[in-house]
Amino acid sequence: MRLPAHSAGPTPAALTYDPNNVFARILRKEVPAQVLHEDEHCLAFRDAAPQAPTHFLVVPKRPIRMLADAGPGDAQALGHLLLTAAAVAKQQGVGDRGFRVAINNGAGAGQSVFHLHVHVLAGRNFAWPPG
Ligand code: TR5
Repeated sequence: MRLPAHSAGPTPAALTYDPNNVFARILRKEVPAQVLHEDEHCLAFRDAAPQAPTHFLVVPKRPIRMLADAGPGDAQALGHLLLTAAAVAKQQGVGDRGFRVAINNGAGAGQSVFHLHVHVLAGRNFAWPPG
């Protein structure tokens, strides 16, 4: 099932979702990934450059560039991402020990792949505030 897009009006060119970003290509199985979970709304797979002993990403199947582009119509999809992040953390055996969930929104916050994704990191201590 494909959830309906939330956007009603035209999208500024600078904010156009690139359907050939690497996560879109992973979702289409054009690029391999170490998949931990897949359902009709999202895919969870290991980060290729892990920053902790456990580091995986949860990405929605909807084409959303970044969190700030999401709208009210994405509420169910966003909630599902977080529930899936916790469920996969539990499946990976890190649910009880504590894990860090992070979303980088925009290049200034460190986002490098412009398809919304939730980072889940575990297996080491995490500083606060994050760097
Ligand atoms: O910097 P942001 O928040 O956008 O996070 C992007 C994350 O995607 C980084 O942690 C990268 O290590 C990760 N990444 C990048 C690629 C990639 C990946 N994880 C799994 N598989 C990947 N492939 C196949 N290609 C990438 N370019």
